[in-house]
Amino acid sequence: NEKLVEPGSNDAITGCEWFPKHIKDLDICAKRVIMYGAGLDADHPGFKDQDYRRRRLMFAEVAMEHKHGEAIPRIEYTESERKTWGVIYRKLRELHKKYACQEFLDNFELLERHCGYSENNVPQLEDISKFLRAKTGFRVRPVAGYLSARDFLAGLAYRVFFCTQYVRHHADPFYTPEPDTVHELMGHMALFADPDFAQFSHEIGLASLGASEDDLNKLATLYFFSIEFGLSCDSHTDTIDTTGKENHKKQPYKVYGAGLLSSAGELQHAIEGEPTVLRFDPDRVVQQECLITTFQTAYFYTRNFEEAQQKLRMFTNNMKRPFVVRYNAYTESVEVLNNQ
Ligand code: TIH
Ligand code: FE2
Repeated sequence: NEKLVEPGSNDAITGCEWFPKHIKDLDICAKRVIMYGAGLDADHPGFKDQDYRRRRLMFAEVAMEHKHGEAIPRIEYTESERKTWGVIYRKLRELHKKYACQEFLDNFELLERHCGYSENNVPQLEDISKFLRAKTGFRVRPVAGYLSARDFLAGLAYRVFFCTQYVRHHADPFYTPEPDTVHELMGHMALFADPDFAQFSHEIGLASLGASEDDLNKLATLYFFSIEFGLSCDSHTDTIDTTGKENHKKQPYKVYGAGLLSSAGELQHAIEGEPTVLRFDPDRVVQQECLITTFQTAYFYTRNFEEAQQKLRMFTNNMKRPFVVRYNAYTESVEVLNNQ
């Protein structure tokens, strides 16, 4: 009795677009993958590599069969995949030590200690999921590829992060336009062990449930320029605040965005290149275009996660929904309070 809900379906309770009411409903979201496996883009490095494509289909199958509450299957990575992982691991760990924010570095060490992170081993989602749950209540589940922003953000409302499990093609280890397990594990996982960061992510997710198309696009953009590409600058706030200028590229920013922390190429570009760096002000951020196949031309910084959270809250408080959502952590469900 597989439930299928077409994207764009109306929600019986709210009249807005359907959204998951219980963590189990994420099984529906997880299936609505936009492209994966056989649907690789023609300019993807794996496109002409038949072995790679076959391997990707296997990962897609694992993800499509997974259901909430089940253990995530352990993958036996091939020698070539482990080699790619190792090359990236060594390079990124060097860069992380110079450029990543402290919360990331501290939690990354815990991943090395408790979740099998090392240059010789690709960690398993199941181990990380258990670790994160004990830390912040976050967990991960496998996904075959890109989801719509609406489905992806809905996961965050339940403190669930959709993770790919395949490894990027070996031809291009330091940048991929497509999220892969290196991006998820090297970029995202550490910060989901941080309570403030977890709360920030959870709140973007809650704001997205049943949001209008327009608001959803704004939330996806805020997600993109914080969780994926955000910078921080905790110790330099005062000098930055009083300059009154928009561009502060001389400040020694730290990085917390996963898209930077998983890509040696873009990480160096963001810090050592001369991109535009602006303050994380939601009204400004939502005007920025998200670039998916190239480096970003602009990044946004925030003092810390608490500040990002306050700004996000002020912004989402002004979004209009004909109902209020409340997350019930005991039942892992969302309560909808109609206020019409
Ligand atoms: N560009 C990142 C990398 O090479 O690790 C992966 C992605 C980040 C955001 C979307 S895809
Ligand atoms: Fe990501």
